Amino acid sequence: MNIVEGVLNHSRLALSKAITAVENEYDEAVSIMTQIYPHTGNAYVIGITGPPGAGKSTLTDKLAKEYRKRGKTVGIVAIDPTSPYSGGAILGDRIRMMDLIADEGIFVRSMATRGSLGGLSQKSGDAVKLMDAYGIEVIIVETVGVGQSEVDIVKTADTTMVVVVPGLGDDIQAIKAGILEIGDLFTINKADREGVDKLNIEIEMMLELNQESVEWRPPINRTVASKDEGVIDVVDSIEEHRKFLFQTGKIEQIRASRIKTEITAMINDRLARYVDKEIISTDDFANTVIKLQNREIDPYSVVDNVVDSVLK
Ligand SMILES: Nc1nc2c(ncn2[C@@H]2O[C@H](COP(=O)(O)OP(=O)(O)OP(=O)(O)O)[C@@H](O)[C@H]2O)c(=O)[nH]1
Ligand SMILES: [Mg+2]
Repeated sequence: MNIVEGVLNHSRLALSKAITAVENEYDEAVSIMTQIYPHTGNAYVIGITGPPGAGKSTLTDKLAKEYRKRGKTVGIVAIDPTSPYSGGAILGDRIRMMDLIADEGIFVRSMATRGSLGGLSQKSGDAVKLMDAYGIEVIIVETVGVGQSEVDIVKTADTTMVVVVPGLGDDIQAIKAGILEIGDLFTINKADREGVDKLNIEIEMMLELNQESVEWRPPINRTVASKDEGVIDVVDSIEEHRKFLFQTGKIEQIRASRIKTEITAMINDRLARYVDKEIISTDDFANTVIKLQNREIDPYSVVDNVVDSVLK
């Protein structure tokens, strides 16, 4: 049985191998994804982001277990931030994996950023598709909201949840601009700490200012993920958002725009690689750079020439 047949026939080993192939850009990755694609589009994708250490992994665990109780199979794609922010994240993920691994209905996969964030959103998107084709019903993508690429990853989800915690000082301001706007729902985790009401008010005020969508008002839930408190309400809110998306037909818009974003990124990536290999890295171009340095030619003419030659 080859890898594709394996994935489609619910072999965990095949799924694992397929994700590894994608992650490491093995030669067979493109062929795997091409054959897998027609079998995707059935999973519901939940994106979870928030500041480092907010409890995203702990919460993801608990959400996964709650979905299992509700009879759903669950996949987790955790983007391991190898950034200086990460702290003990990787160890945490390992421990979690051991805890969840006994359940055949859960598939957990960590993906390391290894500094190459550019390709990461495509790789995590492919991992999601592989889990989807394998037959997993609910897929949670967890990533720390520290950079644009990480934010882009969760933005492609059907439902995006932003996890915040009280006590970060000037709470809302401390959370990276850009991640608050993408929340379909908010979870105040570590609600066992002080400052929960204040943070709740701040989020509400921000939502007031941001009132473009009157149809869906993002709910704000409170959890103590480490004690499994409030998790049922979060899953209920996610399910409500899902119903809203399907009833209004917005799910089709979201998924169409996801496809557009993905394909744009893939085209850009392919073009960038081509331009780098065939033009920028050539000896000929080194001469062009010298001419540019000597002001013998101008950058606009160079760009015109390069683009013309690529398009010909
Ligand atoms: N007091 C308290 N601690 C919590 C809660 N939820 C998680 N923690 C703890 O917070 C720490 C960080 O939790 P993680 O789940 O690893 O947080 P994360 O957001 O995934 O962290 P990164 O992936 O590194 O950004 C751990 O020590 C958890 O046990 C909570 O509700 N209350
Ligand atoms: Mg984490």
